[in-house]
Amino acid sequence: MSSRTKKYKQLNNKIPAIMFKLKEMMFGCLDVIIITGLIIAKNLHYGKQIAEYYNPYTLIIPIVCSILPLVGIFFLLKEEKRVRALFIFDLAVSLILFADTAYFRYFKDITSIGAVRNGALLGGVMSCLPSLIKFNDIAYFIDLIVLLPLIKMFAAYKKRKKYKLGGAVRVMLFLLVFGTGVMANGKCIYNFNIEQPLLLTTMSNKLFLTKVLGNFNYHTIDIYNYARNTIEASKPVSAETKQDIRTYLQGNQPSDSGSVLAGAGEGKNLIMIQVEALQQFAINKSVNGQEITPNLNRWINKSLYFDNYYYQVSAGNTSDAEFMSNNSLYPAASGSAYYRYSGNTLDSLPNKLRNEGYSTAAFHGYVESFWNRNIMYQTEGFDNFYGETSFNVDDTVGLGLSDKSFFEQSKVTIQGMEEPYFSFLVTLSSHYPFDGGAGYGDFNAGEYEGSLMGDYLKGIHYADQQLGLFLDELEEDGTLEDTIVVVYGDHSAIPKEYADQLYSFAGVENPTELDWQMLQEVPMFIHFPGNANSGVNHTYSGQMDLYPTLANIFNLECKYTFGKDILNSGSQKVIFRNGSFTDGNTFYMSGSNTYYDIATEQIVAETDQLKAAKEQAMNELNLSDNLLNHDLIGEGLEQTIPEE
Ligand code: GP9
Ligand code: MN
Repeated sequence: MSSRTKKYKQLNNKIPAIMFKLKEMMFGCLDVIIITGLIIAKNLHYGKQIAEYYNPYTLIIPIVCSILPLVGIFFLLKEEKRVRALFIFDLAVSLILFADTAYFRYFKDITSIGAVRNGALLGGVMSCLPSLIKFNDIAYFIDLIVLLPLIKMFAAYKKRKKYKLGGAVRVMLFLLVFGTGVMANGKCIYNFNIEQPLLLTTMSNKLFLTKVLGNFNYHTIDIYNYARNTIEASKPVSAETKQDIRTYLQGNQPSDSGSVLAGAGEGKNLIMIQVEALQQFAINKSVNGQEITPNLNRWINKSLYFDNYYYQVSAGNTSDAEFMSNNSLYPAASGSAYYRYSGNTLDSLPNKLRNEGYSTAAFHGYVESFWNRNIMYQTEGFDNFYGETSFNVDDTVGLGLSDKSFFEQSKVTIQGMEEPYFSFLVTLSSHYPFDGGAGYGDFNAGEYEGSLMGDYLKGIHYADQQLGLFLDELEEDGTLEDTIVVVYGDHSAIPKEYADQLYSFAGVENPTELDWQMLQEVPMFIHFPGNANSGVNHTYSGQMDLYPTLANIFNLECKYTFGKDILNSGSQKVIFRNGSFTDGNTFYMSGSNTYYDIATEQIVAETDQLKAAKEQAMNELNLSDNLLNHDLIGEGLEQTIPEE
């Protein structure tokens, strides 16, 4: 027999053994393959349930990538344990997807740990659960019923045939599947983070995150953020820190004597309007012979106008502006306060007014869950939130419902509210990138036509027009006779990469970082019945100061505020989240650790006094963070604030 034939015969003899090994491996993995396939299918089914304006099949890659690392881990378990664990995993995924589906049908949002902790939200879903269940939800559970007997039969078959994955094979499969999954999923998340840099920590748009990364990744990120924030909050807060907070808050209480406009608004209605991307540089300016904001200019003239008012937002952007204006607490050091602190107890303006017998409502014509508003507005004390689904979206400009329709519809609701009321309106149409097109009307931005600045001017001109109509109507029908109106901008309009356009509009040559900072003002004005108290207040101030200022006007006691009453404190301090601050004379820019004299615009050396102010700014930010991270308002810190 030739050696060739010998080798061939030997190989031939090995074939049954190889075939057995292959079969053993295939049958050994079958439980994992089948249940993984079912879980992927269920996740896709869920994707279809929330599929508004997107194709759920784009989710296949992130779903597979996010599940693979866990599937890999299952290979480490021996046969029987693995099958049991897989079954439990399938059941858990099914329950989560089903709960998420019901929650979405009710809130148009994804469940989060914050939402689960907020019993009121779950109560809403539970109370009408039967109406939220649809027949096709059976897809989440049908396999589980069929699977049990099949698994048993299959296990008996494998035992009979002696198909079993050996230890070495299981470890190899674990390394392969787990490693591939971690790498592939990491790439999906990395790419997402490049495109939407802040979304993973701010969680501003949970729905979008789920639509791009899948349900599994969303929950993992939610759990990660929650755990990180909890760990931060669990670092014990010392008795000294608590005392420091108490001492600070007590020192920051307004003095009773000689208050300007104290109680001037007591018992009156309050309409507060936060205008998207409204900035000071557009006020009282014209282009091409046309005023950019003719209505705001007119209303400013008959109001108490603050022309040195800064936005102080951080990663939470619009929601930070809302948070500060209603709470006078600093935005979160990372992520968004509206996500991180939605489970806290807050001594917010709406809560305070509600305690005084006001009816309270928030209005915003966009997706309710955006910036976690549907949760945070309840925490802040709004009786009702009129979000996108409460409006008839009959006219759209830019991101969604037009300011025109928003104001028209909100007006009807506001006028049906029981008095006194607090209505908080957040506009939308003048949102970046200001591509409202024809919807914005025919404002001619002259030399700025075709640039981002030109588009902004069109957008803000449109917002001004709609706001003007709204205020004029409220004036004509007598609403303003017993209503105080507050209007302010939320944050920057022009991103830093387009700074040149802003400098050229503002006529700034050889810009410095101080010029940039000084251009970050937003207008704020308070209109009183009968145009009373009109005038211009030049105090350096910001969004942190609105609540204490209104608390004085409405005669409310607020004990947990870090801002100042602009009208009475005599202070010009404004602290920004990055540690920059001004005292009205000097501006400290934390990015370059530089002090500027505001009057001369020259750099000045650090003095002991400035150094102390810099440290105090950091200290105040820390105290506010501690108060929020440890939910000290909920703990009743004020009970222990010593009497003056
Ligand atoms: C949408 C709107 C936008 O609800 O408030 O938020 P922003 O992107 O400006 O932070
Ligand atoms: Mn905004």
